[in-house]
Amino acid sequence: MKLFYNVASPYARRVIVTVHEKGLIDRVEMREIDPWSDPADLLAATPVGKVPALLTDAGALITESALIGEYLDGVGDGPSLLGSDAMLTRARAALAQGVIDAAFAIVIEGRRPPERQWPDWIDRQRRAIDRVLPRVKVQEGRFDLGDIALAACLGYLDFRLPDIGWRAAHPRLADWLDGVNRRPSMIATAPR
Ligand SMILES: N[C@@H](CCC(=O)N[C@@H](CS)C(=O)NCC(=O)O)C(=O)O
Repeated sequence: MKLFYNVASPYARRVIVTVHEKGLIDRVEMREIDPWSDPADLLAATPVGKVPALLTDAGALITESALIGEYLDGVGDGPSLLGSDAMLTRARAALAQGVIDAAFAIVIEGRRPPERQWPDWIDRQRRAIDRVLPRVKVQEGRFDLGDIALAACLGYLDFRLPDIGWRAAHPRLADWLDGVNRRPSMIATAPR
């Protein structure tokens, strides 16, 4: 398998944490790229031009972090990371992905020249983050695909938007993240 990724991408982190958790690190060729510079091999592999993107051993292309995570869960070692209620796990992951999408949109908006930024858009994304985080539930003693998405999400807030103060507003979530941040899979994938 070949995985196109970027170390700062929260979407890619969801996938790479799963690679580690499923004991697949020796089976995945890791190709670090900057998707914004349109590298030729990324565009040859995926017409979408985004990371993460996975090429399976059979040559199939899988895009979208959630789908790639489920694929890796299926081919890797150990019990399924979808748990006993797969739809509930997917729903938890989707909620976390909603926050990732909003945070990512804020970051991208902030990279525009100041006169082309749209403060209402940034505020809208911020309101979504503020609505979702109180609804997020953490679970102790397990680390499934929903938890992995949440860990990537909160790690991204720490990395790119520490000023929004999510830790002070949600101390239980902060404690949970500090706990899972000690997992080897999280340490190996810390954004930089
Ligand atoms: N929904 C996608 C989002 C992937 C995504 O937006 N990746 C960003 C990097 S964080 C990217 O490659 N952006 C390049 C672009 O938009 O051209 C997923 O979950 O995998």
